[in-house]
Amino acid sequence: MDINLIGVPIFYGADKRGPEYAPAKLRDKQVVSVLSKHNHKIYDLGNLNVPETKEYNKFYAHHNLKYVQQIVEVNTNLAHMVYTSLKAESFPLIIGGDHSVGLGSISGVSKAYKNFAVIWMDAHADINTQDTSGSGNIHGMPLAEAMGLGYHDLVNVYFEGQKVSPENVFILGARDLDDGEKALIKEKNLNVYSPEKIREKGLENLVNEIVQEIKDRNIEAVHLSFDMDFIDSKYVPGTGTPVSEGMNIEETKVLIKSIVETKLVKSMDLVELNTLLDKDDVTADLAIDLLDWTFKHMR
Ligand code: B3U
Ligand code: MN
Ligand code: MN
Repeated sequence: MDINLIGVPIFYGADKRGPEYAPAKLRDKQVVSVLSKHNHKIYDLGNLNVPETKEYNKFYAHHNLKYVQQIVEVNTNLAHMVYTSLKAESFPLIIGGDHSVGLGSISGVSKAYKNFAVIWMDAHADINTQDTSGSGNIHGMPLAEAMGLGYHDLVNVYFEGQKVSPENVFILGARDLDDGEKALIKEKNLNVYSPEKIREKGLENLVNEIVQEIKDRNIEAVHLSFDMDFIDSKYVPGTGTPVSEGMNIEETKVLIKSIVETKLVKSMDLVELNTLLDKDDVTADLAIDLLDWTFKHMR
């Protein structure tokens, strides 16, 4: 497989320094040669430009949205990178940065495929809007914006309107939800599976169930968006908002393997590795291990 590696060194969505160093850290850790082992050709396209801005410009566009313009600019360019990669039959592998990049990735996929699904592995659902967010951090909102909900400039990134329909979104691992997010899950009847629910169903059963739904709907592609905080906080010190009661590393690998083996995954994000919070590089090493595992099973 041809893989386009795209780094997005952004922390504006998290409003906390650290995730912007993840692309460089993973390159230091030889991400390119690790992925190459599995018979893939890796094209390291470098990092997207993240414009500088001053802290006092944070709320320039909206009082409960931080760094909107910068996030829109980066995601527009990212969307086009993802779209052109897919058109050239290259697999876009997006290395964040914080999870605000999920919006750009999904927007790019949305221009390339009419009928696709998103599997969002995360302790959070990232479906806040400017009206429900307590933090104003845009990394807690990308999935809402991609579904067409939220601030206009974010909803209309790359092209106008909704990028993915809610019934094609599957959120795995969510265990830290805001009230507004819970209400939206009810209202839209979103597919959200907590770690507890995943274990109750059985990991492979759950993936089979999702795959069945996906196949019934003639979905052509899956975008896998992996937030490091999906994994239980005791294994991931190097992420901005760790949450306990998550899945362990083995369980995570079982899920990823069965998702990837469907052959439907055509693009992926790996986000929210915070190198400044990491301890002895354990989270960076874990990110490398997970990418190694993912692309070993990707054919
Ligand atoms: N739901 C909270 C917390 C959060 C979301 N995503 C992360 N943290 N990483 C919020 O700020 O929207
Ligand atoms: Mn997230
Ligand atoms: Mn998260």
